[in-house]
Amino acid sequence: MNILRNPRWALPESAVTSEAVFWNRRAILAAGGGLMAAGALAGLPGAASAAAPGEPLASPPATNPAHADAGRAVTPEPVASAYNNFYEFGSHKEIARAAQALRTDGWTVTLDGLVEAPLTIGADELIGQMPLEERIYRHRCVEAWSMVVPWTGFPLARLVELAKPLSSAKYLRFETFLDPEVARGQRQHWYPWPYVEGLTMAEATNELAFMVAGAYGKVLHKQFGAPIRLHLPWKYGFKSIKSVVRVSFVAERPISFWEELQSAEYGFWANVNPAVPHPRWSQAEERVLGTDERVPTVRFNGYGPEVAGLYAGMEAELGDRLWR
Ligand SMILES: Nc1nc2c(c(=O)[nH]1)N[C@H]1C(S)=C(S)[C@@H](COP(=O)(O)O)O[C@H]1N2
Ligand SMILES: [Mo]
Repeated sequence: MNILRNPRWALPESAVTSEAVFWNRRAILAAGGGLMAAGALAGLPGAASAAAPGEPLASPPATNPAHADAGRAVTPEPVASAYNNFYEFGSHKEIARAAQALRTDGWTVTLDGLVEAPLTIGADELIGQMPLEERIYRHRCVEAWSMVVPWTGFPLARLVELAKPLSSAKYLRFETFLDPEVARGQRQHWYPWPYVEGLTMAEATNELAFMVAGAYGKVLHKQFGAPIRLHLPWKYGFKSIKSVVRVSFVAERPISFWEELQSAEYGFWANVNPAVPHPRWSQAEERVLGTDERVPTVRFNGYGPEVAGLYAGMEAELGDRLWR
């Protein structure tokens, strides 16, 4: 039987400081809030190694007041967590069950490329050393549906600081795990696995760019991209890469998964814009998940005040490419 546990960063201070008590598994189970306490074993020899995606955070961080109101109701968790894009587990929306095969214990993230020194760090350790906060963000998929999710995480800018990029680094290239044994979608050889995404340094250090380790006050659910994914609320959802294993700092613009497949439809920039249709459908409106509503789509998904400056003057050069 697996001992459920949360990663160390998800624990209340009381659990973290009394590790010795929890060596005894019966003490863990007797502890009522046992599955939190069991997490105190993290990093100790012989500890159960499975983290517990989808389990409540024992001490959820405060909501950042600047991102506490998305101007629209939060999408109910059962809706958002049962309607996912995660092609590694299938090219349809009902992948939540298949995604439970993902193994997040022992997960590491590598920061490499044009950096002072490459670094590979455990996901729990990385998340544990970051300033965690909750942000309620709108999400707009390129397929014209949207949702609102309370994410727990930290600014991507903090990860960039940790990586210490050289001045020659112009872009970040993100990569998802590759494991066709676990992710059956990766046996579909016509897709250019692993999933890759990219950002400019300026985009990555914008205040809105967020690394996500939790959702709805819980350790990040596997189907949401456990143990760590990106969320970029002003861009189409495909830019928000899940289950990240590597962030490389590079001089050349990376070619993303969808760009490689269909560059005419899915480009590098992919900023939300209702006025620029997808080649096969309109982007003027979006279907609000969990409701019968269709609402008008807003430029930069409504985050223009924060991000429009990143693209000042670029529309003349890039035209529609800025928006797809
Ligand atoms: N690795 C990976 N990341 C991914 C995807 C994917 O298929 N694989 N789909 C993207 C798309 S199209 C969207 S809309 C969001 C969906 O996130 P959600 O399932 O948490 O709603 O994840 C993005 N990140
Ligand atoms: Mo999407």
